Amino acid sequence: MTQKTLYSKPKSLTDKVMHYCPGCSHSVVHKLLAEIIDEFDIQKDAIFIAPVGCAVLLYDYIDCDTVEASHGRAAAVATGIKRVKPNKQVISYQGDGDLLAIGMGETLHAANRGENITVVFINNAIYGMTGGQMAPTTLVGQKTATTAAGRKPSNEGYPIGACELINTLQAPYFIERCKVNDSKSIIKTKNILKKALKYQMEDKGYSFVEILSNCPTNWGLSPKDSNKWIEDIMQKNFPIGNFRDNGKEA
Ligand SMILES: Cc1ncc(C[n+]2csc(CCOP(=O)(O)OP(=O)(O)O)c2C)c(N)n1
Ligand code: SF4
Ligand SMILES: [Mg+2]
Repeated sequence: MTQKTLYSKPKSLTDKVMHYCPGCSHSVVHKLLAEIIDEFDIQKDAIFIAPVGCAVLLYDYIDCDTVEASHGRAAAVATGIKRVKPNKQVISYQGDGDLLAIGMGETLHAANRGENITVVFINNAIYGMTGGQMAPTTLVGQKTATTAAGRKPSNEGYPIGACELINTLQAPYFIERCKVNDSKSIIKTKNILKKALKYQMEDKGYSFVEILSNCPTNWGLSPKDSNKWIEDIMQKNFPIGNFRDNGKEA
């Protein structure tokens, strides 16, 4: 009798061993995206925009056309590609340093124009790739390489809520914050990402999916404790849920 495997690798995920630290959310989200690409059968029609950040090598892991954007410019690059190739599904994948710090302008203006793209925002409350500096989403009191005594609003300002900010704009079609710190949440996040991509395929316009993610290495926590930190601390500051779904039936 052959043994049934519980999990089969998505066709769109390459065999390359990921360089991510053990337990890092980036690998989970990559896998979800690859599954969705397979399920929609759009491997040849999806174009990813890879960020500068820990996910800079995204194109090594997801076997789809990918363009590497310079730091923060992914939403502008995605805009150009989608406008030239409107029949392709354009997915911009970005971290919090990329999307909310250096790329804040590009992020807000693409959202404000209602570009028909899907933005996947990995909020891990830190600059992972460069060694754990403060990000716009670093929590008040959170210690980082650049806030050794913890983030102080009087010096560094308050954490920025990306969904809340984008929700002030008129054009976006879909905005949701979710998390990937346990299996139930991972399944939920997959459905949210799938919905966002489906809206792009239906030409509905701009979708933004923020995913509360971990960075065990720079948080100085084990993968297990980092997932608990998302549950106990991070989501209190960044409440998960849908902010806007213009496709929702009344
Ligand atoms: C123009 C420019 N400025 C700064 C950097 C250095 N840099 C590379 S990645 C990064 C931040 C990455 O953090 P984030 O976007 O949150 O991604 P993460 O690694 O946490 O997934 C910075 C500041 C750069 N590569 N280019
Ligand atoms: S540094 Fe952080 S975000 Fe980067 S791969 Fe490691 S755990 Fe993930
Ligand atoms: Mg980050």
